[in-house]
Amino acid sequence: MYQEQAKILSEYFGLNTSSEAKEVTIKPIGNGHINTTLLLQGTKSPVVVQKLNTYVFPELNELVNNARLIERHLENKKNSNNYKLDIIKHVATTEQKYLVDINGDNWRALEFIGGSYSEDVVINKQQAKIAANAFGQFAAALEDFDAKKLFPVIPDFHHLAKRIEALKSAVNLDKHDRLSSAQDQVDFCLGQEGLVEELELLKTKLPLRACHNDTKINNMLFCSKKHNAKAVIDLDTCMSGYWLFDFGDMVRTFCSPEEEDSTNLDNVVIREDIFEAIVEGYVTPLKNLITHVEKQSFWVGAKVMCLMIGVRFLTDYLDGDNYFCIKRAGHNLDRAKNQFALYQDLLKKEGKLKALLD
Ligand code: ADP
Ligand code: GN1
Ligand code: MG
Repeated sequence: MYQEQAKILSEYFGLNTSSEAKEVTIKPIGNGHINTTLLLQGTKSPVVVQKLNTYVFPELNELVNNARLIERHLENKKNSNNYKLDIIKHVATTEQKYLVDINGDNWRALEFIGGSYSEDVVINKQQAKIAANAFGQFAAALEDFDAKKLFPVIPDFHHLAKRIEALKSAVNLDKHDRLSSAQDQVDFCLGQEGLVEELELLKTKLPLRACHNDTKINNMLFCSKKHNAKAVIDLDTCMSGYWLFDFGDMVRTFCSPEEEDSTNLDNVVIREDIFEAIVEGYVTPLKNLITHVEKQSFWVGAKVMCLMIGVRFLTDYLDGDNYFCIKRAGHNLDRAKNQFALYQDLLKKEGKLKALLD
């Protein structure tokens, strides 16, 4: 699969020296839900190539521009010893372009970070602390980056009220006759609308930051040898926002011992030791930057992200699975059920977890 595109891409990105045989291999890597991510190898260094999802990201030039602004900012930090992690850089074509059109599909290339791996489920609290610390270092490095420079590639990305409105529209349309199979989940979501007001009130007290906005565990690379943090990746949704969302998305994706689409719901719980490790790991690099209200807001961030991603999975299920890549029928509904189970366990443990934030 993609052998034809591999040849064309290797030409564009100059992956073979002209004197050598033009052998190229291409294979899928990772488990992202949005883009098609492949490793392309020729005779020169391998690169990651991605077929970008234009349903999700209609403004590709802006997407690449955002990520490259951040690359450059991090590089300056790294040169002055203020950022230690590797930086995922876009690779230019031989004609200095960053996007390539092959039969209407849009591709880009990123430097491959070798000797690394990503995780879909956090193994233990040490690993959680390492990953949270890396996201904290990333946030700290962006502290003096002007968030207004980032184009809103997905407007209102973490706007809970609008996400619930989108769910209501999908329910009203019920285009694919799926509502009856998801009525319990819809009712559950609509019973949680109180969280919208809590979030909106909090937002008025918080500084706007340049955020990653997708701090899930597989958007971070670990070193294969030392198992320390290697790089924060997937900068596609870097936009202005609030740190509570980045904290919340870590809680959502680090704390459960089950994968995000697991149907073993009895096991979908918040591991308290992992929650504690996230707080420690994330807050340490931010300790001189974070405000008191910001740290207190993290509890709401955890609730909002678990609920909101569940709402998004459920909406996509009712809409006909246009947004998230699925591997089976009902995949998005399974994901939504999983996220709501996690959200409910989070609420159950409120007392203990909030104490960990104090
Ligand atoms: P998506 O937007 O679809 O989530 P990502 O950019 O997160 O795509 O990439 C998906 C996966 O591919 C990552 O979780 C990681 O495992 C792998 N990956 C992406 N970029 C790199 C890279 N530069 N080096 C090594 N692995 C990468
Ligand atoms: C998507 O791209 P990926 O797989 O890292 C999504 C996130 C969701 C996540 C749920 C651009 O992240 O917002 O939280 O799936 N990214 C986009 O797993 O919508
Ligand atoms: Mg990703």
